[in-house]
Amino acid sequence: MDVQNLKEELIVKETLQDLAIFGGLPAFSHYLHVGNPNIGNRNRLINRINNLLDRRRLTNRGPFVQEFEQKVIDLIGVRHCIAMTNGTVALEIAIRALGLSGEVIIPSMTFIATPHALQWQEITPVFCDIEPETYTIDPARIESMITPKTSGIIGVHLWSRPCMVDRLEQIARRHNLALLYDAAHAFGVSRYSRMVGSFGDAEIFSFHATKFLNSFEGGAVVTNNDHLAEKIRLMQNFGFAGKDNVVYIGTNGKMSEVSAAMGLTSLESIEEFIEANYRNYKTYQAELAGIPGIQLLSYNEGERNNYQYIVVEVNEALAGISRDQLLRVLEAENVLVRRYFYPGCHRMEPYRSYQPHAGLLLPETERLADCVLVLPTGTAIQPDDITKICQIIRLVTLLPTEVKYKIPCVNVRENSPNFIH
Ligand code: T4K
Repeated sequence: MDVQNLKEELIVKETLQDLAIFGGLPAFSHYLHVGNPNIGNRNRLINRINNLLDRRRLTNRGPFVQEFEQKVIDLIGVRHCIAMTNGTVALEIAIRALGLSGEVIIPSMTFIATPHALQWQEITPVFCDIEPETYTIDPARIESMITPKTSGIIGVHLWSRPCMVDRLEQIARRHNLALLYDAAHAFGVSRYSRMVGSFGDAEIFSFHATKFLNSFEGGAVVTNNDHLAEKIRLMQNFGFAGKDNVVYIGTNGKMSEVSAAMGLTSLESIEEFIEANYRNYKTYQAELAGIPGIQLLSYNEGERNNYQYIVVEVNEALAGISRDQLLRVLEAENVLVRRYFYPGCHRMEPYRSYQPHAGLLLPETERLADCVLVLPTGTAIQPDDITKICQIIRLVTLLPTEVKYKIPCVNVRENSPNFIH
């Protein structure tokens, strides 16, 4: 196929009737997902699975988990890694081991697991607004939220953009507060050339299927604090300090061998994942350039990034179309974009009922939650897919106002077809 034909093949939507929401054929015959897993080398994974079956060591810190922990330690440059069953349990155990109680200050612009890990232990999450540069917890607002009950701060490296770690460190020190990071999105990322995972008292990772590095389900706590690491390791194994000796209340937070096998296999492919994500990011950047009201969040290319999230803000006044209308248009084309993290944790239960006025202090969070859209990327998405997606976005923004009005903007399909292929 010559270049001209190739170009024509890519031009799929030119008129209003071409749009699936107005009766045209969907641009894609299969669903394009946000969070479609990156899969490493299948053969190596299968070899590892055979290996663990052969030796009948399936869990309880077997050799694959130990190898995985060591590889994470080497990559991050941190003293301890305790591999966990998932990121939420990693958060819960880290919170408990740090002795957090009373109130903990966190952003509302995060996945619901962050506040739930606190509330689950009857600790109150106090929602703080985000700052406009990184969309992470705003250090300028934290101090006014500290009360005698405050025991810690949890920063979230949202969409793999690190928090303002230096300022958070200063605040935590000044007020003698614990500092934990939810780094669920930020594996393989650096700030000031130092890897995320080595900041604060501890950080947690998620290795869920949808994450940059996945172990099917999985997570980890990483820390430079020897005492804390020891406590966390005991707590994740029911508090056992020996075969017949329990020293803490504990739970079961252990990563299984099969998860570690996937984690190790994924680790071997992270350069390939970064390459695909970076290529996709640059394609989106080029294709979305100049579309009014569509702003792609950028990465600081001077640091290490995983480029795992393609996040756009839809400015309705400039685009002439709302975020929710654009979502409807793209879903009709089988592009299953997501509104992470709409509506903001403070507007979900139980926090909405417990803290009905929290939103008054969260203007930036609410503004962002109402206009944000996360687009598909990862190794399953090709540049041609992105060109098509961006053409659709461009076409929609160019529609006459009276046509835009016809695009439904409410009742976003609750049962979006996430898993149908
Ligand atoms: N902190 C933060 C900041 C987090 O974002 C998360 C998790 C956590 C803590 C907790 O870590 P974990 O306990 O999960 O390790 C998804 C993930 O389940 C969740 O891990 C993630 N954050 C969150 C942002 O996204 P949902 O409810 O949106 O997932 P779901 O099932 O709708 O899947 C998302 C998309 O991914 C779908 O379009 C389909 C696609 N997908 C998903 C899976 C599981 C696939 O293509 N294949 C798959 O196997 O929460």
